[in-house]
Amino acid sequence: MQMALNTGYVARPCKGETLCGDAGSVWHLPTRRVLALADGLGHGPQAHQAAMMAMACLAENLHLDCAGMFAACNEKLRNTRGAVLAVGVIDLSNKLLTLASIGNIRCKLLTRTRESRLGTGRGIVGAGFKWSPPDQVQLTEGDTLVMFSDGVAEDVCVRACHVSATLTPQQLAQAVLSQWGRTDDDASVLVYRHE
Ligand SMILES: [Mn+2]
Repeated sequence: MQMALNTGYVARPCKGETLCGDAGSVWHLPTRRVLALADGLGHGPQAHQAAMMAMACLAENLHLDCAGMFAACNEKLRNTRGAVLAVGVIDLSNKLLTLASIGNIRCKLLTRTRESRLGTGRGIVGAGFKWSPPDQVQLTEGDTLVMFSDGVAEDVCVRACHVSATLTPQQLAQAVLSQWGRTDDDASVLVYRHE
């Protein structure tokens, strides 16, 4: 994937697999940025198929709000294994981040003073979920959103990693994966830094 300077993405398949069941994307639209990370259930080709289908479905529905995007993906993934999915939409006119997540993709927003978790909806995209309103946060310059699949340890010290050096988003994604990624599941990290 071609990444802009303020974004970073790394993914690696579970040990023994060649296809990764996690998939991430960033879309640069004139008025918004859209970031998404999906983890197809389990691993291997069928997990890969579900995650890729979620990205393809989002690509066709980038004009929708988060609720619309998740509804479209839920429909599209009905005949797949299903996936967990997180989507962040940044409105460039008002610098508002809207983040929705179904299942265990973790999303952490690092600001100068704190780290907060965003998007904690439950369910499986493709098999149904209970929708609740997405989180909304006003971004300021330098704020960093880190999204990662459960192939990365949940207690990841992203913040320590982030402040320890002036890492680029791509370097931060790589550092998180290499330090806290597990080899017994697909693992992926998507980073966005607001500029
Ligand atoms: Mn996983």
